[in-house]
Amino acid sequence: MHPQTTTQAVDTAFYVIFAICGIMLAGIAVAMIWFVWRYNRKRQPVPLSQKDHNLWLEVTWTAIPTVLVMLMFWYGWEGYLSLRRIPDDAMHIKATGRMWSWLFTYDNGRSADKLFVPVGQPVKIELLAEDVLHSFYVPAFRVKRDMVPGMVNWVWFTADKPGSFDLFCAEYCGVGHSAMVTTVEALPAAEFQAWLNAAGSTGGDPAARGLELAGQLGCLGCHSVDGSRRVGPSLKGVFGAPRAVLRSGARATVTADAAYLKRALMEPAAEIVEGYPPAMPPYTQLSEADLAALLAWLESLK
Ligand SMILES: [Cu+2]
Repeated sequence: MHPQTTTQAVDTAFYVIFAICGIMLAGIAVAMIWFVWRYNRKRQPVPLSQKDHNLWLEVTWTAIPTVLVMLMFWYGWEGYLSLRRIPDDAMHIKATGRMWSWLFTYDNGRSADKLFVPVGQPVKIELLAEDVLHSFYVPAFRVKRDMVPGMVNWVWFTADKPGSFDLFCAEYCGVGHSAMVTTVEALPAAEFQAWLNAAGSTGGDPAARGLELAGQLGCLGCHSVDGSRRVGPSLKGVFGAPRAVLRSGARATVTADAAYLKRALMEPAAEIVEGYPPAMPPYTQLSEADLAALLAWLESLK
C-alpha cells in the first residue's frame, strides 16, 4: 500500500498519529477525573483493596500502547517509503540553491527562477547547493529536503491541480535567507509543454535578456532597482557612477564602468562597495553574451 502522492503519504501518517493522540488524551483525562472523584479521600478514607499487582491489567496496559505505537510507526514508515520511491514516469528537473536564489534547469536547457511543473505528472527534483546549506521546502506538497554542498539530494512530488504554491529555503543560509523564496507554478500539461518549448521571449533585446538573466540568477533578491537598500547596493543608476569601494581593505573610489561591473560579477570579493557585507558569490559561469546582456540591462537602469 503506497499512497499516490507525497501529500497523501504525509497527511495519512499525520492524521493517524493525530487521531491516536486525541483518543489517548481524552481517555487519560477521563480516567484521571474519574479516579479523582471516585477515590477522593473524603469518599474513601481507607483503601478497599490490598492487591499489589494484577497480571491482566499489566498485560493490557503494555499491549495496547505497543499496538498504538507500532501503528504510528507503520504509517510513518509507509509514508516515508512513498516519499523516497520515485515513480518511473517522473520528469527530471535540477534545482540549484545559492546565496540567495533558486535556479531550476530542465533537461532541454530551459531555466527559470520559478519551478514550473505540469499538473498530474510526477517530477523528480535533483537538489544541488552551490555554496552553503539550503533546504528545499514546498509545504503544499509536503516535501522538505536539506541541500548540502557536494552532495546530491532529491525530492519528488505531483501537483494534482493547477496553481501557484510557495517554495522556501528552510535552512538559515545567511543575511539574505528570507529572500530565498519563490513559487511552484503548476500548469496544465499542454500549457506546460508550450512554456517548456518556448524560445527566449525577449525578442533579441539585450537589456530585456539581461533583466531575464538577473531574475534567473537571483540578482534581484539582494539588489533593488529603485534605489532602496537591500543586502547589496541598489543597481539604480550604477552604470558610470562613482563607487566608494574597499580594495583589500583600502578605500578607493572607482567608476562603475563596464570593466568594473564585469569584475563585480566575476570576482565580487575583489572590490566591496563600502558599507555592505562581502556576501555575493562569484558568477564565473557567465558566457560573454550573458555578460553583455547584463551590462546592457545595468546601463538601462539610469
Ligand atoms: Cu538558502
